[in-house]
Amino acid sequence: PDDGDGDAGVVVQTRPKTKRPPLYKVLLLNDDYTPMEFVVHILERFFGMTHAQAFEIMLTVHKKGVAVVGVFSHEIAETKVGQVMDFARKHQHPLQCTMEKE
Ligand code: NFA
Repeated sequence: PDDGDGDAGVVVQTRPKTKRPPLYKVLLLNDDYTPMEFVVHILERFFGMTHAQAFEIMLTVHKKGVAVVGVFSHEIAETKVGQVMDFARKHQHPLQCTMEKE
């Protein structure tokens, strides 16, 4: 109905905008000193990979310098990075793990 306000009853359809949280890539960086088996162990222990998956990703990091080892919410990504850095430090390896917004 036209109530005289000029819009003649126009209904503007809106879509329910559900905001998904941003995701973060967790990256593992190569270095010359951390033993390959230690990196494989980290990937099994903290990222739930099988031995074969872990070995494959470890080799990718070794050859290319860096690889994404998982994609998580900000809180989970921070936890993973902390777990890896703590474990590497405890074993006196220079392994580096970081996160970046996707
Ligand atoms: N480059 C390391 C080595 O030759 C192995 C490694 C792989 C380190 C992946 C860090 C990450 N011992």
